[in-house]
Order: sequence, then structure tokens, then C-alpha cells
Amino acid sequence: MLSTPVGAIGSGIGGGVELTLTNIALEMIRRGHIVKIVAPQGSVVKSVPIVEIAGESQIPAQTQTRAEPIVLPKNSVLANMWDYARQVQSDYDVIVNYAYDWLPLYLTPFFNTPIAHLISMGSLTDAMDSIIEQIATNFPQTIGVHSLSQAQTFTFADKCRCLANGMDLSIYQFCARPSNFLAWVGRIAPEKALEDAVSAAKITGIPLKIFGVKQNEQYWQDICQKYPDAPIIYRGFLPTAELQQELGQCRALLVTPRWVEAFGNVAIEALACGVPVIAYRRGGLTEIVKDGETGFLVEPDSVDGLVNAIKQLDQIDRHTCRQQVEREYSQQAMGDRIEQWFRDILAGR
Ligand code: HBI
Repeated sequence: MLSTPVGAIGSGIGGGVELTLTNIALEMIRRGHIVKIVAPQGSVVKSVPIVEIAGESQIPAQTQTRAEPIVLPKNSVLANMWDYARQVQSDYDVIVNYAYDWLPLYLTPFFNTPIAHLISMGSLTDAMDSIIEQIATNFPQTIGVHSLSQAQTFTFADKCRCLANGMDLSIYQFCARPSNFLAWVGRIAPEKALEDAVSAAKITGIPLKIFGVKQNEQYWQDICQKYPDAPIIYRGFLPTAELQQELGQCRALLVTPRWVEAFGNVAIEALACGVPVIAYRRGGLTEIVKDGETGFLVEPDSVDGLVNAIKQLDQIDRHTCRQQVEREYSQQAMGDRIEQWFRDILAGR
């Protein structure tokens, strides 16, 4: 399993992919498979063997324009990770790629061992779209995505395999009676539109707890200057065990993506704690939040929509939130989907 080259696992820079890779690795080991993770130097994943690879990080794809050419820094960690994979490929049945990058996709035909690509974001650049389409066409079933809406950002949605996502729910404690807080969780960057959640907190007067890496410091400063008296509490990037403990105490999680969120791990984490999700009707979240049952889907980019939904939170039964993730997004449910994916790829060979 080759991780994202944008940062070490555990740094938070890899966003949801870090959690997704770790959860799948642990679940495959639980099912008796032998798993090795290949990741940038400094990566830490408890109880999974890791090969750490040195080299320069890849530029985050979401900061690039559509026409951006493929760029590999000298001594690229991505290139080094895939040279390692080339050398050891015959020891494995399947290689799983978690990077949203051109190189692993381009290398697929050069490998003897089949490669399963878990594409973690929607369409971002022309170069990525065309190489993903090429592999989706020539290596059927090998392009995995997290949601139908993510697949639909590509012209070849029908060639994508929808896997949803899943996580170890045992580390998420259900909280029946919350305190008077709202929550926002994610990489603090423009595409995640934290400012809308801050604005809703200011209007409702309900304090907003903010969790996540300040990936864009200037963006954070701009929000603090624009909303100096908003009731916000920055809690930093917490390990999952601590995050879920505080998240569970909140009345709702606000998810305010400006872009098509491929899935919405944070929404699953909140629901697992019994926390309703109020999200823009955009991207993978529309396939997770059951409007009026486990939260609310509101008009994208509408702060008023967020505020109105916050006022209706008493309608939501927090037990329903936990029950939904147990049914659809447990480690076991995801493990079944992943194992079947690998089997179909091997059968297709
Ligand atoms: N950018 N180039 C590149 N490669 C990745 O693997 C990558 C990225 N940006 C964001 C990212 N991965 C993850 O944080 C999201 O897919 C969750």
C-alpha cells in the first residue's frame, strides 16, 4: 500500500487519505492478509509494517490549475516510493496506490503485479483526468473512488468502482447529551470554506470548535480578521481518540466544502459519535447525510441555510446517526467492499 507523497502519515497533510489507508491496512491484516505500507520518511502507523522512503514531497494537486503540467521535484519521494514498489512487486498479489498523482497511474502497464488505484479526490487537472481515464479503460475495475458524486466529476464515471469508505467505529464513543458547541473538522484551507462555519457560529451565537491542520496560515489569519468577535475555539490537529471525545460533545458538525468533497470522512466520524451533520448539498456528503434523519443537507455556500438547519437540530435523534454508520461505514463493511474489489481485479487479469 503506497501512501500519498504530500506528507508523512500522521502529519495531517495527507488529509483523509492517511485515515483511509490506515483503516484498510488494519482491516486487511485482521482478515489474515500480509500488508506492508510504503510511505514518506517520518510516517507512523501503529501495528502495520512500514517502509519509509526519503525524498521531496509532491505539490498538493488541489493547489494546481487544470492545465498544470506534471511536475516531479528532484529526488521525488513519489518516484522513490514507486521504484521501491517495482523492486519488490513480485512479493505481493496486489499493489494499492493511494496517491492522487500521475506517476503511479502512468507506471501501471510497466508493472507485472496488478495495481489498484484508490482515487481520493474528484477531477482537478487535465493531466490527471486523462491518465486516470486511460488506466480505467485499459485496466477495468482498477480505479476505485469513494462516492458516485466524486466519480461524476470525471467523464468516465461509469468506469469507476465506488467503494464508499469506512472506519474502526470502536474508537468513536456515542454521546447522547452534547454541550452547546458546534464543530468543524478538516484541513484549514480555502477549498474547505471554514469562513462559512465561522459566520454561522457568529449569527447563532453557538461557539464553534475548530479541529484540523492550519494548512493555509494566511487563510486562517484572514478569517480571524474578518470575524474578530466570532465565538470560535481552535483545538488544533488532534489524534482520532482525542478528536472523537471532543467532537462527540458537539450539537452538530458543520461541513462546508467549496469543492466536490470526494467522500467526507469527518462526517462519518461525527455520526459515529451521534453528532448530526449539517452539510452543503455537494459531493460525497449528499450520499452520506440522510436529510432530516442524520442531519441536514443545505443549499451550497448558503450561510443562512446552515443557520436554519442549526435551528432544527432538535429534530434529529442522535442514536439514528450512530446506527447509520454501523450499518454502512464500519471497518467490516468497508473491508468487504475492498476485498471484493481486489478479488475482481485479480479475476479480471
Ligand atoms: N496531492 N499531489 C497530490 N497527491 C496526493 O496524494 C494528494 C494531494 N492532495 C491532497 C491529498 N492527496 C489528500 O489530502 C486528499 O486526497 C484527501
